[in-house]
Amino acid sequence: MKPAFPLIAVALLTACSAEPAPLVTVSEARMIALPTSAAVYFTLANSGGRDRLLSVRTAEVGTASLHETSMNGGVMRMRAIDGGIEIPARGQVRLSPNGQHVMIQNLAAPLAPGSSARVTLRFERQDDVTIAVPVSGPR
Ligand SMILES: [Cu+2]
Repeated sequence: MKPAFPLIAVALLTACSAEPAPLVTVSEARMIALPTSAAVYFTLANSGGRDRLLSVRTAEVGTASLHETSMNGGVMRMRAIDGGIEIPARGQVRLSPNGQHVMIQNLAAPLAPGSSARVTLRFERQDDVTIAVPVSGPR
C-alpha cells in the first residue's frame, strides 16, 4: 500500500479541529444598584464556535468581577469565578441572581436608577463588546 491514505487522514483531522469563529451577542442586560455595590445580569447567545467570557470592565462605574452564587448547607455564598465563563458553541449562557453574575464594587459614584452604565465584555476569542446597561434599584 502506498502512503497516500495517511496523508489524507492528516488533512481531514486538521479540517475537523478548526473551530469556527464565535458569534456571541448580549441581550437582556440589567444592572441592579445596591447600597455600596451593583450586580449585572445578561444573556449570552452564541451562534458560532465556542468562546469564553474572560472578564468584564466598568471603568467609569467601579471594579467588576465575575461571581457565582451557590447554596451551601442553607447558606448563600458568593465567590469569584476563576478562568471565566464557558460559552458553548451554538449555546446560551444566562447570568442570574441565583447563579453567575457580574459584581461591581468600589463604586465611583452612587448609581442612579433610570440611568445607564457602559459595560465592556472581554472574550477569549471574539473581540470586546461594549453595551449600555440600564440601571434599576433593588426590589
Ligand atoms: Cu456577587
